[in-house]
Amino acid sequence: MSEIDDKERPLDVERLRGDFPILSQEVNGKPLVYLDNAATTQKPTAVIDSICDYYREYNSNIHRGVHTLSQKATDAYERARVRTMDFLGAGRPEEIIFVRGATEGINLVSQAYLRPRIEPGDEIVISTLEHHSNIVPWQLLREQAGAVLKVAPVDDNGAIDIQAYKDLLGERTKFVSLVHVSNALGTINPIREMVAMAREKEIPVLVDGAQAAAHGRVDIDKLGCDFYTISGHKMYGPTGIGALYGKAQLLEEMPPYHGGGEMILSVTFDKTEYNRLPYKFEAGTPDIAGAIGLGAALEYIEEAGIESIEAHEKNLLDYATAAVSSIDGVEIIGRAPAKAGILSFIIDGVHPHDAGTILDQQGVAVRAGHHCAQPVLERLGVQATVRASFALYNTREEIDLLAQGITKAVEVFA
Ligand code: 7TS
Repeated sequence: MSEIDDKERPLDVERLRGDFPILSQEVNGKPLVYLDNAATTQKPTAVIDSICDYYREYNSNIHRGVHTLSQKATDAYERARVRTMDFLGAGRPEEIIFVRGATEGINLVSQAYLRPRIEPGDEIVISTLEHHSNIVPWQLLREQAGAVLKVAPVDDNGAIDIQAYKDLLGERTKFVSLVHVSNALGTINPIREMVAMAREKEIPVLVDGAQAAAHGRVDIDKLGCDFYTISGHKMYGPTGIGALYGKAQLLEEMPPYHGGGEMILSVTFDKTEYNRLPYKFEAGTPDIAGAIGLGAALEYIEEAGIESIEAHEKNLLDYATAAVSSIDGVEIIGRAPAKAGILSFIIDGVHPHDAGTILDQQGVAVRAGHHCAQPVLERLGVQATVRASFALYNTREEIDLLAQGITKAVEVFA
């Protein structure tokens, strides 16, 4: 299959692969083919070095010390915030809150923004495509405050039913929380349109960008959402760090999420005065190294070129879709017209976990299971899939190896 024209690849993938030391290893005696990028991406040397440099050269706590190292660490941490702001197209650094990841971003909004505002019977709109981390926090709110969860449906291809979504936005809708790109199917939601529909009715919107921000340009200013959340580890950055963008006015109105050091201006036993944004939401010593690593990752993506990455991954998706669907007994799950570089599939007579194990024996790393998105798989009539997900360093040759591995799985279970 490698003879398909590959000349228009805009990224210098071979050079970029050299930036990821982990990729040049063998797994089970075969060259590693890493196709589990929706779970977490690999980290380039620039990111690893930025973390090592911090610990080796200027490890210090931030915002507290008058000493030189502390100031250096504070500057690096705050530079990462500005870089995140620029990367997401946000307007003000104080609108970027460092969190542990998309999960924490969503929980922060559900508890600090919505919980104080929600009355029994008020509605929260999500979609069938959501990852569990954009379902369970709202279910907690249902238990805590009597909120009602409304779910926008998808069609048989896994594309959102936009009219049904629009019809759900009503008098009692207090909040909308939507995934930008589905981690289980790769569906790209028409998010600008969906945000606009809610904003027209003055309903605040959170967008879960965990699977979007490293794969295409996010422009929060144009998107017009109230909150947007990302995970650093899905963007070539470290685990344990992510960011929540929130409109300053809303963040100002919100009570703190966690109490502790750093989020206060003054404390007496009678009264505590909270710190200004964004520190009000960053209680305790944050993941300083993580934030610095995230900043380095975003710089890396910008240097590679997010539009080039998007084009490359689209090219890989098209190639993989053709290659995988041509194998007898394989069915692609999720065929929305707009998709990011995620390919979910099932193999007739082969359990996804068995397929994943056989692929692993061939050195091919994929994820098998429900991908923490059980409702959408159930909607499409499956319990689990095999999922291959692409990143900037993947190649068509790797997809050929994926296809060979699948053929092998089919043969083993024939
Ligand atoms: N939202 C989406 C769309 C996701 O794909 C994930 C993680 C999250 C939220 C949660 O991100 P976290 O960094 O806070 O865990 N998705 C996956 C996945 O598809 N495989 O492993 C994790």
